[in-house]
Amino acid sequence: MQVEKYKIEELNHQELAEHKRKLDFVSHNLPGLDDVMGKLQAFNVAIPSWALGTGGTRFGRFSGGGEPRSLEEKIEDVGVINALNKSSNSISLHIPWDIPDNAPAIKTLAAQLGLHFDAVNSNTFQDQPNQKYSYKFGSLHHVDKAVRKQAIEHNIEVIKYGVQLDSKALSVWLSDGSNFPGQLNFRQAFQNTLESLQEIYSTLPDDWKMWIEYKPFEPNFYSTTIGDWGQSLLLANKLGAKASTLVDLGHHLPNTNIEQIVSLLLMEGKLAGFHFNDSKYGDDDLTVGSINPYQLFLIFNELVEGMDARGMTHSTDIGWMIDASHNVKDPIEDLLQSVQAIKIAYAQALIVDKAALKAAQQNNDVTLAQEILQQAYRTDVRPLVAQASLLLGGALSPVNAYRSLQVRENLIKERGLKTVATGL
Ligand code: RM4
Ligand code: MN
Ligand code: MN
Repeated sequence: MQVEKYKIEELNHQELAEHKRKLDFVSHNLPGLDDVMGKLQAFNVAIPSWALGTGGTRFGRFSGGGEPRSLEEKIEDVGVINALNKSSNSISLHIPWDIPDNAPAIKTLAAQLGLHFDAVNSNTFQDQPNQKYSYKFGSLHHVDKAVRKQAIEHNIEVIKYGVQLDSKALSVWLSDGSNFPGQLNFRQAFQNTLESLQEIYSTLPDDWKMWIEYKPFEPNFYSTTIGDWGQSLLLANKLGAKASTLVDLGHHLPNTNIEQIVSLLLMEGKLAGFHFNDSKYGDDDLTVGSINPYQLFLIFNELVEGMDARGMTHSTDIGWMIDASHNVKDPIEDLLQSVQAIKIAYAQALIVDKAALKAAQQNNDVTLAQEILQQAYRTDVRPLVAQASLLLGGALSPVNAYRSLQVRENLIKERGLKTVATGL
């Protein structure tokens, strides 16, 4: 299904007067307004192919209706999201959940919807039918060289699929770890992982990157071989300039200061990008901004400051991606909410009075520093985000538009009520 432009315009028209009032209010005397608007319009967040169906837990899965049954339908869904918010112009594929059998046709379909392909993700955390060796005890870190080789070859194959689609990065997340003390020799596991990654790295095309994701626990509950940003950064530094550290917000123990991690990775030129989500406890994969929007703002504050310090282009110099998988929400609504939350946090970070903050820091004026940050955080920037969408032909309120246009009802008519998308 495709969302027609004139229908979005009709809906926008109904909301326009109210929108203008709010926009005037927030824009009044806002320094650098044009710059903020330009940056908001340039900003896009990639949609993961595995988030378009209802996710499950290990206890069960409650599929929603009209879920995409194929890669083509997933791309169509991203097309719907992008038509509504004009900020989701790429899709990130997980192989082998979404193998592009006919890459040219897939590319054409995506291009027709104004989409391209973001990082490709390998999967050595599940055994596939007909696979020779099991990943029960890990993949790239495995004690058995034959298992490692199989996992290396899978990653190289994923790069090949990505090349056909013009992706530019391989994202590696390993579930490798151990469940019980004594199960693993940590040094050997790390060393094996490094050597495996080196083999994969050596096959990367010149203009490609390798993004190394870390996670402290789950599915292993005692140790994870790439468990935190230190271990990921160590690997990235040993591998070389094309390798860097990917930050998935849910992959931190509660209360971790993620904004500080982000700041230092940026300083080192080793921040690959993000998997955005939110969580209360761990890798809960909740809608971005649903639990701790202030933390999201603080992360964006570091991103804007740190990227500006290095002369980086916000929209393209690191990878922006959502990684979430839900049990109860309509996945498209969840993704629309997530992208909005990201853009709101970005807009708030853009309007921080950076010179004043710097001076406050210099003077150890702790109270003023907090006032400056919260002045930006408590500004209702939603009209700025809506205006950016409007200027690009998107909806003023993407979730409202999605509901008014009865997109899910139409997808159910097209695809049926009982559909199960590939993924978790
Ligand atoms: C992991 C990690 C990876 C994602 C898988 C599905 O927890 O976040 O990025 O590919 O889940
Ligand atoms: Mn992730
Ligand atoms: Mn995760």
